[in-house]
Amino acid sequence: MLSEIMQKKLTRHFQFRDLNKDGFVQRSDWEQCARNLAALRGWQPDDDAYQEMMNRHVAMWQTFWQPADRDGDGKVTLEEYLNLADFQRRMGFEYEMKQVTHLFVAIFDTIDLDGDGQITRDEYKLFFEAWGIDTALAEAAYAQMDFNEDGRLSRGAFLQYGSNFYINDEPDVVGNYLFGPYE
Ligand SMILES: [Ca+2]
Ligand SMILES: [Ca+2]
Ligand SMILES: [Ca+2]
Repeated sequence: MLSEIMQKKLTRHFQFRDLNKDGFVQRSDWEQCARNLAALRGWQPDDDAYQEMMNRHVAMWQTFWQPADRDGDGKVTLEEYLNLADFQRRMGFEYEMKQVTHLFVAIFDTIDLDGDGQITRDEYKLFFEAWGIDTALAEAAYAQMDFNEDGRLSRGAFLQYGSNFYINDEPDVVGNYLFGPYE
């Protein structure tokens, strides 16, 4: 059984990914996000960067969201998403940690647009903007995560925050706000 705080955080993540706000996360949300990013960066559909970003987003859907679609209708409901998270938790810490690492490596690669192994403040803002989320929330989240204020967030640090988000049941952990406030 997921704790109350975990349910709230995962609900926040679900709402973040439901780009068109129809109450489901589906492949089209991920494709639209990739198109938004391309538009924000000025990439054309035949650019390699565009194709790579689209592929990464579709892979995110296929790897991490589609498995939650138990009834196979192409839409993940909040309930389906929470059920998958609950299942992963019941598989034990080691299994869950592996899943979470895999997940946040993939998320990192969708945010680190220039692929230099660091997430800058601007990349984090673009991440929120592409999902249709207020960039002021990205600023706030980033300011907490970048505690030495050098404007860079390494892969290792991001994975740490990701595991806080997905595994830690404590309130007031920095990683809890990765996707903005959850209550
Ligand atoms: Ca949706
Ligand atoms: Ca479904
Ligand atoms: Ca970067």
